[in-house]
Amino acid sequence: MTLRLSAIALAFTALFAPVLPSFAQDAHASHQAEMVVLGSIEITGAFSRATLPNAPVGGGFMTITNKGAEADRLVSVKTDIAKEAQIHEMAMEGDVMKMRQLKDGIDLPAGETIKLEPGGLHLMFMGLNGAIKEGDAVPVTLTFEKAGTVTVDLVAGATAADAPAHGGKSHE
Ligand SMILES: [Cu+2]
Repeated sequence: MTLRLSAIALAFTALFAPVLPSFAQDAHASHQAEMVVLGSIEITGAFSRATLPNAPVGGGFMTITNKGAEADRLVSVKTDIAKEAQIHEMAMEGDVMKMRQLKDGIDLPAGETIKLEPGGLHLMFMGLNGAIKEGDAVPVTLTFEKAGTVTVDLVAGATAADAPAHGGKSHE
């Protein structure tokens, strides 16, 4: 199932990539390396992944550093591209890697860097309004307990069938 989806995903990417307006990719490219600073919180490397045209969910990834002397917490996420955005983690249940929602968010200890990445902690966009296309900038609003609220553009990379949304494994 995973392999078949992977082939379809690649086919769609190949089909649709050439018709993407090039200005859109250029316009968003500069966001990719951008660092977002909000009080003591630094966010780098934010990205999403292209999805299949009818995919129900998408994922979001980034690196969050708490440069402050006090712990903070990512408490909630929001995006207009989906009905709901959630904070998820991957965890072993017996032999099976499963994901689950972190209702209390993600703890950000003082001075530490937390990575949201495929196969680990991630943001999940549930009930996508439309497909995420490669090169899209997905605006996601993050709310931190102490630092406050900031909107970050997640630039969509290529589709990957083993994205954390839908499988349990990652090739990264
Ligand atoms: Cu998830």
